[in-house]
Order: sequence, then structure tokens, then C-alpha cells
Amino acid sequence: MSRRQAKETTKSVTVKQATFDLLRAFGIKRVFGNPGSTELPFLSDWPDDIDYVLGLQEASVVGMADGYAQATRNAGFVNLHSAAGVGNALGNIYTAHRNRTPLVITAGQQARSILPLQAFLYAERASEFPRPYVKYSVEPARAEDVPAAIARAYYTAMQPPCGPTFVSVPIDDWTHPVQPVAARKVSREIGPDPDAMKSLVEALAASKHPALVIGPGVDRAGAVELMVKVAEKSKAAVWVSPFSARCSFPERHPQFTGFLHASPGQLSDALRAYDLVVVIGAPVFIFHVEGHASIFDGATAIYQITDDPDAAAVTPAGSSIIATMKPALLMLLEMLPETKRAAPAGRTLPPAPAATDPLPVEFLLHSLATAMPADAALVEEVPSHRPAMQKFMPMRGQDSFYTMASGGLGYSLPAAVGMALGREKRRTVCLIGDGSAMYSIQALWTAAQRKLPLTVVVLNNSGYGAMRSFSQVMQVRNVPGLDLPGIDFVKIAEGHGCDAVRVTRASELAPALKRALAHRGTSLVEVVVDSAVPLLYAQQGRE
Ligand SMILES: Cc1ncc(C[n+]2csc(CCOP(=O)(O)OP(=O)(O)O)c2C)c(N)n1
Ligand SMILES: [Mg+2]
Repeated sequence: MSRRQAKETTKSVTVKQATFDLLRAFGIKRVFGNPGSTELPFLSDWPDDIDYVLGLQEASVVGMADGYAQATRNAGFVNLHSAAGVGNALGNIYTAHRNRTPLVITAGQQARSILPLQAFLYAERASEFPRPYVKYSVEPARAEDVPAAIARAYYTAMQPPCGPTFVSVPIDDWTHPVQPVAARKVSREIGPDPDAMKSLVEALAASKHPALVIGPGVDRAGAVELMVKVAEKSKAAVWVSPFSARCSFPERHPQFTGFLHASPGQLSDALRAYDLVVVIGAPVFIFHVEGHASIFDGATAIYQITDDPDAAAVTPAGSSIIATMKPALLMLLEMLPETKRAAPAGRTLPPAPAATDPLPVEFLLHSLATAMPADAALVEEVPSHRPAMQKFMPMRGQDSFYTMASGGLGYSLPAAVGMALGREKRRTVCLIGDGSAMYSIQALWTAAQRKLPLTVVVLNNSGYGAMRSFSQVMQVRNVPGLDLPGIDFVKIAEGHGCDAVRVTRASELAPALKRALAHRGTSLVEVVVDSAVPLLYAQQGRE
């Protein structure tokens, strides 16, 4: 290339054009955002082939991008407004980090020339603000470094363990001339160490009573079918890891045994019967309450397969194999010998609950499971009723169930909107508590505007049921701020442009669900239930 040609290439595009070309090359067709002055040069003359998805608060913007990224298995691209927008978004950035959802989050910054004056909307130490919940964070030193920073943010976000990344972009950078950045192919699968796999296979072959503890990593990797084959070949009992944010094993499968509690004592009790525990696609283990984890006392052999070196590093006992799910499960399936072990007895599902008034939560959950189309996805955030949901709504497996892995509320409603956007014609159902719904309620507006095939079922028990229950577990009394009287979800939904109905009697439920699930566009069903709460972490009922 001559000198003249080289010079022409360097001046051929702007930072903005180079960025859009990268998005197209990465297959990113939507940008989730909430606009401000510092983003205007990026937003001006918006191209027709990229859909700008407006969210009315940044927690909703990031939650929607997260759901969409999970549905499409590509990084969600987000554009926020300086420190104020990132601040509003942080709770759901934390959740995306725990969910292992790939997101490239950009935020506007003031013009470089007035940064020294701490201008209006200036973001102080912008790249530090979302840390430690982003895998990579930068405000590039020069405008011409922005596209390469966005490319790096994309590869890093997409590399297992996936997660959010952050690029702060000063307002005047977008129009700066730059050399285009070519999108590259970066492979993502990481194969397991064959010797480590051999040791695991030997342990499985020698075990009398093995258990597989399966976590969200398997569904995330699209490896549920493979997982089922491995489970069937090994004839092991299958448990779900505590607080699994996805369904990685069909819950009606005969080997499906149950859900582990996030309590060290209860988890250890549930796994006591096994001489070998193999944790796949999950940490060892996520706990929510204190207690003695006798599982680590040495009587049980523990193996872990994880794509997350950090999760491997914090595992207190046993051997960890670092690999992505597909190559690891393929190798396991190939190496596992046939076994004469008897297949374990799975769980027994409870009988259908009766339709009584006041409407029992179990009846709602069972009715919803019956009414949902077979290919629907459920996005859930109803903390005190998760154990009941696990009993009365057995999930089908791959891409069927989502919630947040973080414990931070305000995720599932916007995530369901993003999910509906990514799943196009199939139905998405959001099952959400009255408390949880209110953290990011404005996501309803985005769904209504776009007539997304989304049905939101609000389980209204007039308060923070999980907190009532947790207060009992922790034996604390007289806690303020747990009752939420007087919220009218029908009016709220209608005010955001959604179809809505309230159900207070058991006999009204089935027709209301049927109608809502067939509604073209977004609808909400508010179901008023008894405010009595189940005791979480009760010692009985280990499932
Ligand atoms: C961002 C955030 N704030 C507060 C909490 C604490 N918290 C945990 S569960 C819960 C109650 C949720 O209420 P609701 O959605 O109505 O479900 P319910 O517990 O009644 O089933 C609260 C406030 C949290 N987990 N995350
Ligand atoms: Mg509630």
C-alpha cells in the first residue's frame, strides 16, 4: 500500500461508523438505551438496520438487554447516560455479572476539552464506577481507540465465563476520524484436561451412589440435551444447584431428584446419601444462610466442571475441571463406561391443588403451568414462592426458565421484555411478586409499545413475603417496611398501555390466564393471593 493510500484509509470513517460496522459484523441488531446529551452524536442519524430499544429507566434498559442477550446468545449492546444512567443501572449490571450474561455497556461522557473543569454530567473516574461487576472497563485514552475498545469489550463479554463490559465514550469522540476495525473470529470453547476427565470417569465408575448437581452453565451453553445423555449413561441422581438461574435438566425426567437449598446444613443433608457429587456448570456451592457444610468434611468425593476459573478457585474441596460445557460433556459421554448401577428413583410430584378461596398460590402455579404453551419461556421473580413453583411448575429443560442469579430484585420484569423481544413469535411469561414488579415497572411500557408476546402474572400478596418469612427464620420481630397495601397493578399496567385484569377468585383464574396467554401483545394478570408466607429454609421438605 502506498503512503497516500494508507493515509486515505485512516481518514475513511468516523468512530461512530466504525462502531456500527463492528455491531453489524458481530450480529448485533439492537441497541438498548436511554438517551442524554452526552450520547447525542452517537444517536444522530440513527441507521435503519439497527433497532434502538428505548427503556424508561436504566435498570430496565440493562435488564431488557440481559434477557435479550440470553434469548439470542449474543452480547446485548447498551448505551447509557453518563454516571447518572450507569448509577441507575448498577443493580442490574451486578445481576448480569452474576448471571454471566454478555453485555457491552457504553455510556456517554462529557467532552474531553471540559473534563478538567468537572463539567455538568461529567463522570468522575468513569471506568471505575461499574467495577467490580464488569470484566473489562475503559475510557479510551484517545478518540481513535474507541472502536478497538468496543471490539475488545465484545470479545471479553462473550468469552466464558461471560459477563458485562464497559466503555465510557466522551461526547466528541463519535465524529472523530478513525481507521476501521475489522471484526475477528475468536473461538470460545475451552476443552477439558484429559487426565482430569479420566480421574472423574474413574470416580464415577467406582461410585455406588453418585449425584450430579447441575447448574445454570449447562443451559447457558445450550448443552441440556448432552447433559441428559450423560446423566442417563451414568445413572446418577440429578439435583439442581442452589439458586440456579436457569433450567439445565428436564424436571419431569425420571432421574430428576430435586432442588438443593442454599443452606449449608440442608444441602449437606440432601447430599449425604451419595459417595460422589459431581457439580456441573455451577459454583460449589451458593449459600444464602450460615451453617455447617458437612458435605466438605471429607466423606463425599467432590468433582466440579466449570467454565469459570474463579468459581474453581473458591471451591473448598475436591477437584475442579475448567472447561466449557459442550466439550466437557461430550468427552464425558464418550469416556463413561456403561454401568450396571440401578437408576435412582426420582422425585414424586404433588397432586394438583384444589381450587379454593382465598386463592392458594399453589393453585395459581399449577394453573399457570397447565395454561402455558409448550414452547413458552418463564422468567420468574417471586422470592417466597420459588419452592412452590419448583413443585408445581416442572420446567421442560433447554431455554425454558430464567431468573436472576444475584438476589437483586428488579431484574425479571425487564428481562422478560428483552426475552420476548429475542424470542419473536413464541410466548414469554413473567411470573413476578408485587414487590419485585415495582422495582423496574416501566419496562411494561417498552413491551406495550412493541406489542411483545408477553404475559405478566403478578402474584400479589400485598407485601415483601420473603422478608416476612426471612424475619421468622432469623427470629427478628417488628420489622418495618414489609407491607405493600394499595398498589393497583391493573391501573399501572393500563397506564403503561398494557391489557390488564385482576383475579381474586379461583374460578376466574383459568379463563383469565387463557385470555392473557392468547392476547396479541402484552397483557398483565394480577392475582390476589393470601398474604400468609411459607417458611423459607424450614428443616422439613428438602426438595
Ligand atoms: C434490589 C433489592 N432490594 C431489596 C431486596 C430484599 N428482598 C428480598 S425478597 C424481597 C421481597 C420481594 O417481594 P415480592 O416480589 O412481593 O415477592 P414475595 O416475597 O412477596 O413472594 C425483598 C424486598 C432485594 N433482594 N433486592
Ligand atoms: Mg409479595
